[in-house]
Amino acid sequence: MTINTSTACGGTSVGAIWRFAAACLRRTRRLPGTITLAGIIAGSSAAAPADRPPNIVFILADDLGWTDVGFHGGTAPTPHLDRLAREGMELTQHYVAPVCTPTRVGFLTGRYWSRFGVFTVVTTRSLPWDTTTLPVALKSVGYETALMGKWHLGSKPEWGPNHFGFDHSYGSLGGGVGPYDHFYKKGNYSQTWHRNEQLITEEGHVTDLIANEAVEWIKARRNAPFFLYLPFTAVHLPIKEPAVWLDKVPATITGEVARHYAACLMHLDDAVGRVVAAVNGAGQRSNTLIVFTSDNGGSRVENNDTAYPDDNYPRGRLGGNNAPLRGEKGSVYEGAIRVPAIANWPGRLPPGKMLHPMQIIDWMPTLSALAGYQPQKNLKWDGLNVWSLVSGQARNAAPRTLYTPFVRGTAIRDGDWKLVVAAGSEKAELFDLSHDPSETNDLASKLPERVQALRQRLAEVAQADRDAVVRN
Ligand SMILES: [Ca+2]
Repeated sequence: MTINTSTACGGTSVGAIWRFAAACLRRTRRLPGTITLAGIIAGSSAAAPADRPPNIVFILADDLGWTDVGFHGGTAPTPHLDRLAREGMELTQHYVAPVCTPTRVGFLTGRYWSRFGVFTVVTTRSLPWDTTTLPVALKSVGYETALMGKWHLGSKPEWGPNHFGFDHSYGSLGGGVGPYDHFYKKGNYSQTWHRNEQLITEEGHVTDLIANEAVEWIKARRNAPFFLYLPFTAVHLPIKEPAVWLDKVPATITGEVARHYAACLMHLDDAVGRVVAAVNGAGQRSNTLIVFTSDNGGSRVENNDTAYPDDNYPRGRLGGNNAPLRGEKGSVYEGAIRVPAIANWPGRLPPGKMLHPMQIIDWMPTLSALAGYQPQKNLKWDGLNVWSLVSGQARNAAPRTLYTPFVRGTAIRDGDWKLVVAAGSEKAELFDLSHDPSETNDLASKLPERVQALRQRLAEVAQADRDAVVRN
């Protein structure tokens, strides 16, 4: 596995260069040593302004591990994802949060989830009402916006996506749902399936329902650019797949849960293919950026989780595969936070691999710039516009810092060095990801000065935590 480290603040137009330069320099002052003006200008020629900004389709899998996908050697065939990767830019160091809600907060705000006091999964409202979310930003420059799938930023209908910039919303207000009953965990928020915040009852498999709604919405679009956010619930538990998909699973995959897991992933892959076909059918493919990634690494917990209403789910541990990365969903090791990721835009993104690290918080500034959105106030983005790197126009950039706050521990990566600090403990582990991407060799006792420097860096970045906490 190749590990490179760098960062950049690319602009999308000449006119935008200096605005972004100024923004980047402001961040530079706050986080010294991460960005240079030369790096900003070097990346500024990327993505000439388009007459019409691109459509954006952002597809988020749920709990999909690094090696689950075919293009990383996964055993279940994922031809549609493989094609997107082969013909697009694979983002080889794409980092997210360890669990569902924090990643979604980071994606929609461009800020570390900890700024909102979010350190793990929550069912209450995650964002202040006046948050400038990505769909709010895109709507302000003429986009039509929709979310089909899992919201997980507040489980009451009145906390739903329509209150945070989405014209249309559909799916689960809470977390992952039973694929047929569409219930979230037992309790106050079990009934969660909705359309535009009206709770509804429907029949069908969750993956098909989300894809159906997305395809119909794409077909109905006319002249305005659109932003479609598709957070599927696959391959999150509880998993149960129909015979039509189980029958397609290779015979080499054995064991009941393993076969359901593979079928769930193949089903998801097919849904992605249907969405891509709908964009093609609408004549919009050459003007549409499609991003695919996962909200956290793969999981190996019990599929038949009794927290969910019973629906005779197959019993046994899930088959999330993060190898050769360490750990799984719910930690701050690489297997939890480094996930498969693709950006695909025919004619605009060359096929290739982007080797530089980036984080889910980068999409807000990156997509805002692509769409021509300029904030009217300081949105306190922690993320960077990385379009010049994603598009392959910038090859080099300065090392950057990636912060992973989480309830069970915290990680900070600075360049290729990563510090892992367990919650409630003075113990810290130090890894050199350039030589040890699997985090097998703890160097903390050998390099105490570096540990101390990273602790200091962590304290600096964490200073802005909880500056925008919801008071429900
Ligand atoms: Ca997840």
